[in-house]
Amino acid sequence: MRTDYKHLLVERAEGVVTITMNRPEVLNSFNDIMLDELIEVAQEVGRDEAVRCVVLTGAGRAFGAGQDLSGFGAAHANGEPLKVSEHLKKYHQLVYTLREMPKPVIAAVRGVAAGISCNIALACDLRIAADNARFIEAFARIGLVPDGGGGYFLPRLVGLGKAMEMALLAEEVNGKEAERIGLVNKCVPLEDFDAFVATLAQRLAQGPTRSYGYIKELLYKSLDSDLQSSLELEGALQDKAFATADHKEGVSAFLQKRSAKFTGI
Ligand code: LHQ
Repeated sequence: MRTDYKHLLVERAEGVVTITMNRPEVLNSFNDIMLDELIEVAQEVGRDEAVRCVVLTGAGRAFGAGQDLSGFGAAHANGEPLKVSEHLKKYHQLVYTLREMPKPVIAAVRGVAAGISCNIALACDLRIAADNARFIEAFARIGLVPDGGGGYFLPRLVGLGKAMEMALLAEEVNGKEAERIGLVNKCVPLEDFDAFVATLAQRLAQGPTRSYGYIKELLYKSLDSDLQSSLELEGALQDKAFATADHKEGVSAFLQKRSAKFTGI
């Protein structure tokens, strides 16, 4: 895996890949290069079976501040035709990649997560917030709609009423409140944040990776399917899970009253 990215730091340790968005001087807002690099590395870690958990985070005091807006003022002033929906297709590629990779992805949010950066965090499987986290669906502040999957993820995570409030008022939601409303899984004190995320990532990396991939597929597909389809999918996925070495190991470990040693196969 290449590590010479311009705007990402990529570290690999014991089955965990940590991807750090690294433009701290602009709060890790997305430019084209960082977006392309993130898509590339996400696709790569998704394919790499030795990678069993992925952490996405931001350098410095932010997770991310959304699209880099610095070029937008000039573009609007010059009347340059910006085909935003074309540009968004790249973000959509990233969203699909995060959701579909058959291993857990943790968004580790320290500081602000605004605009499309906030919604990329929502596309991840788990979200851990530091107690200085600030989630902002900033779009209405600049006359836009939530993008990057925000219109899909937000009501599914926090319910329609709260999602509408966050999108219309575009106010900050802090880490504790984010935990209370279900926007994040856990809010932890900043001083404990790195250790907490590392422990969680290691735990997931030592888990039954195939089963985690099937769990993602089952739960995500359930959001858009009826009971019958979900039960059919459950059967098909359980057939696959049942055939894994990790399932056999899990049962053996239970019967022998010892901890399971999962290999991810
Ligand atoms: C930034 C940015 C930024 C450039 C902070 N860009 N420099 C839209 C259109 C098309 C396609 C794709 O998708 C999208 C979706 C979007 O994401 S739209 C939403 C874009 N994001 C925003 O509207 C948020 C803009 N930023 C802010 O409102 C604030 O910076 C927040 C609330 C995030 C943080 O506030 P503070 O903690 O007070 O930090 P700051 O404002 O002082 O920012 C620090 C620096 O970062 C500052 O630069 P400077 O040179 O003054 O130190 C900012 O200009 C820069 N920065 N966000 N998105």
